[in-house]
Amino acid sequence: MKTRTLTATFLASLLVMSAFAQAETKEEFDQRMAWFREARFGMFIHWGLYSVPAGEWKGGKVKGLAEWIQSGAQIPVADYTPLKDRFNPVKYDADAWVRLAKDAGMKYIVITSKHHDGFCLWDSKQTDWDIGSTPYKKDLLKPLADACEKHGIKLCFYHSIMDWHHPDWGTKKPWRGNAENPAPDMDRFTAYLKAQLDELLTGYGDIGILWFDGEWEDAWTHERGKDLYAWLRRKNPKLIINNRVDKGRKGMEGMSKDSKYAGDYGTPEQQIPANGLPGFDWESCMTLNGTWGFSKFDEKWKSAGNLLQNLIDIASKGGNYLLIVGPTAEGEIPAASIERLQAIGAWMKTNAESIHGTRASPFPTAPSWGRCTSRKLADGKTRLYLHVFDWPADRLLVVKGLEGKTGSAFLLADPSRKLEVQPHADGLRIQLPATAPDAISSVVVLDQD
Ligand code: FHN
Repeated sequence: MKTRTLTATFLASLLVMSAFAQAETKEEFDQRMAWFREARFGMFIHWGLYSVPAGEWKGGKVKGLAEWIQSGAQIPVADYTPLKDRFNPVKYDADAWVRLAKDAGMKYIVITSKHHDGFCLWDSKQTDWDIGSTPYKKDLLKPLADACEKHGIKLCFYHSIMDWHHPDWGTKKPWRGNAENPAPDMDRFTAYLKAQLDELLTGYGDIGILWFDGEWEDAWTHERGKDLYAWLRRKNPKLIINNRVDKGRKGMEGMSKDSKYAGDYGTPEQQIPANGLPGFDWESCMTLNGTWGFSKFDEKWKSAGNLLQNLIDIASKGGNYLLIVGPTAEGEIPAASIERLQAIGAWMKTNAESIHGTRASPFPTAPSWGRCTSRKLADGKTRLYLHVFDWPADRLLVVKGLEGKTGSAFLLADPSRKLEVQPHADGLRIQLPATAPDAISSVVVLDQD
């Protein structure tokens, strides 16, 4: 009987899934993804109880990611739970966070509604393992939703499927909340997961993305992933859902093994694909230092130049850059993060046109001097944004792939200054001024004839 029931359920979910998948045309998918493709740049926020120990436990530095401290230090739930009594982010200023993102040129924010430890940043009706049980008590997501609405930034939620606190999460580890539960019930867990997602999708305005993570343990299956994707798409047809809702992700490379797996875009982590991935949407999520949640020990801050060239490299390959901030338990974004985001913002003030709404480079490989992004102009012509990292000493910029071609060019930093363009057998040449407008990346705009 059981087998027959399961088969019937499985077939029913397949029918729903295929009907749902067939319901969306390529044009409708492109329309749904349009804001994501235009955005190119987002802020990732990892914030929760792990921000309290910030990488330290019982006086010692814990190896591994700061937000993984419960695993890294094998902290039993009974010893981890009291952290909620120390989480009181009285310095939290959601409006300041959103303005920091906006000024950096970021168009969306993805915040951890729930990370692997299961703790919820909003006062969920489904559990007391949430902000309502802390000295702070107040919902942390609502002020962010209000600020995002005010500043025109898309609000998105990172939501971990894996849950180290919930007794019904089916993959058991001795230090986890489910260790005592002899018969974890994943149907009951999935109902809990959906009930919380319903709260997130109905309580905070127009949510752009559900950014799933923690899908890799055996407790979560391909069937559950497909079912959750179809359920979400029915609930909110405009919602974008990453590929970590299902089991198809090829590890940290982030792309899906094949189209049978659910998810709207690939999620490379701490890496940038070597080349563009034509026909696929993807987003590289990366840290500013070495960890996602705040760590008092991690001072391996990447330079603003490195971060900016990552953004340009990713955009030149047709992807999005999701860059982390890990606020402290008091609710402050580290100064080192703010400095770097402000430096990126200063560059974006002049050059955002070469990132937002652009498409990948039309060339098969990156030029030796930098990167290229592109956009279609109203007249159908292609505008190229030549991001020059290494300003040529001879002031001659050679654009391979445009042999014999010509066009008009100017510096994005000074559009009034037309640059001389010469056709040439070994590549279109542009005569540059002696000094680069920007030390990290100077943008030359080329409109081909
Ligand atoms: O385990 C998580 C990790 O804590 C962090 O959230 C990253 C960011 O995407 N994802 C997982 C590691 O792949």
